[in-house]
Amino acid sequence: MKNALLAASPVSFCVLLCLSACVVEAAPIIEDGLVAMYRFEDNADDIGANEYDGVEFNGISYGVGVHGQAAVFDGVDDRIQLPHDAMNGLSDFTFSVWINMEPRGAISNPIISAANSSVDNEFMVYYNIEGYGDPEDTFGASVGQHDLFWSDISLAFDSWHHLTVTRDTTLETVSFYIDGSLEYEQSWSLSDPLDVDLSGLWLGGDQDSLGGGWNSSQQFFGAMDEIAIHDRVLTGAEIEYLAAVPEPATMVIFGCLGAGMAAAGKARRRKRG
Ligand SMILES: [Ca+2]
Ligand SMILES: [Ca+2]
Ligand SMILES: [Ca+2]
Ligand SMILES: [Ca+2]
Repeated sequence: MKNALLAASPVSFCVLLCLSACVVEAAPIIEDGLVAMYRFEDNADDIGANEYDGVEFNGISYGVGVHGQAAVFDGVDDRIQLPHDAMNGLSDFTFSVWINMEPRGAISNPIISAANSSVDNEFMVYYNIEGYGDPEDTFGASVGQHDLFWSDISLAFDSWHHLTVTRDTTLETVSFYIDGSLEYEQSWSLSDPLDVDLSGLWLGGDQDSLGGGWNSSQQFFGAMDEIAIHDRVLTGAEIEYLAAVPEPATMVIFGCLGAGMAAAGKARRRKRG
């Protein structure tokens, strides 16, 4: 007697193949040193053990992301508040995010803004469009109100890019990665742990005072996905892993469906014949 697998029809065999292929599409995660991770699968929950869930403000929505869904910001007032512990007290750290910017004039796209009662840019990551204070696009970070940035850059709108900022307090550097590659490294000796107050950690808008001081030209316009915060400096290989472009899941699914339908057609023809 044939075993169960061999006895299965070509259709069910292909369904099995399809399911196994689709399961491979899991988004990358690095658990070592993970403080918080936001996948934005229709919510702003932290999928990590700390449960530093975000809270949406002013109409955040969710759309197609790099891996599953992404958080969509309207460029007007949409913001997500994070528990300050997601960054407070960090010395070495890595902040990484996928962004997809909508076309707009010379504006700033603030990604994350961390403040305390005396310093509004205690930590900030932003991508400024050309003409906003600089003739070129600028990918930057503020650490302890000190601005570090890189402007030999131009990212296309309506396309996904992976951005990473690391601070290494031993080497006294802040490093900028785009799409998994180290693009720029700047010396910065401030090694104090980040001091982020209770209401001082936000995605999508720049604070000019603790939990406020919003400005309409400093509101992220577009989508963010798969934000990860680590309490250590990830290696280049780890950042490359996080930034890997996923296989197009739809092609896998439709490829399987196509193969399944062809197999079903063959099976029917055999039965008739
Ligand atoms: Ca996602
Ligand atoms: Ca809004
Ligand atoms: Ca501002
Ligand atoms: Ca500010």
